[in-house]
Amino acid sequence: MARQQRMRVELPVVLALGSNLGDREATIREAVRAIDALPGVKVVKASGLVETPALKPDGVDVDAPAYLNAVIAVRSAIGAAELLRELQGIERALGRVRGIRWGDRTLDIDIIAFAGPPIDEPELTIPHPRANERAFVLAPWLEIEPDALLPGHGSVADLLAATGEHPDPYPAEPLT
Ligand code: A4P
Ligand code: MG
Repeated sequence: MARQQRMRVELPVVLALGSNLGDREATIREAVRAIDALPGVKVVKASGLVETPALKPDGVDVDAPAYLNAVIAVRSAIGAAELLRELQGIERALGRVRGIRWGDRTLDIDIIAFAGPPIDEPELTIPHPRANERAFVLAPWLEIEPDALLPGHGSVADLLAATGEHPDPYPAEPLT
């Protein structure tokens, strides 16, 4: 009996990772591995790390531990809502405790962009509503996708220039 072939559509997705507690680099490295190990998900490219002061709802907090951030391009055969659940599982597995909004954390994984129409639900907003103004997302994204566009906002290069910020590269071995 012929085995039925299943079509697998893999959509491009951009994810941002951030950490400002514990061994930040090791946590982000482990998260990239865990994302690549998710069924139906593969990491295509990973940026270098950048280090920036913590952004809190009231502005930059230089007294809080600084963040390492990175952006990865992935291909996903699973939908956005299911991917978010899987990413939250990885956050938990790597020590994330949810408390104060924008509070210090071992790991945050945000879905920045997902191929297809925008999503605007309480649990999931895509594109990510604050990515357009965050140099710590835009700079690593530009590094791996120089022609990237943030739907509804324009080119990542222009958005980064508009922030006037230049996040510090953080020396580390490549994430992939
Ligand atoms: N959610 C909605 N849309 C998305 C999306 N596109 N990706 C919901 C991921 N999650 C999304 O997130 C709260 C809820 O957002 C989730 O339950 C999910 O259903 P959270 O991770 O529990 O909490 P949070 O991260 O504190 O809140 P929020 O508002 O997502 O914060 P951000 O925008 O992620 O900002 N400073 C520096 N230097 N570097 C950073 O990476 N990150 C933050 C967090 C603040 N300051 C920072 C950094
Ligand atoms: Mg988040």
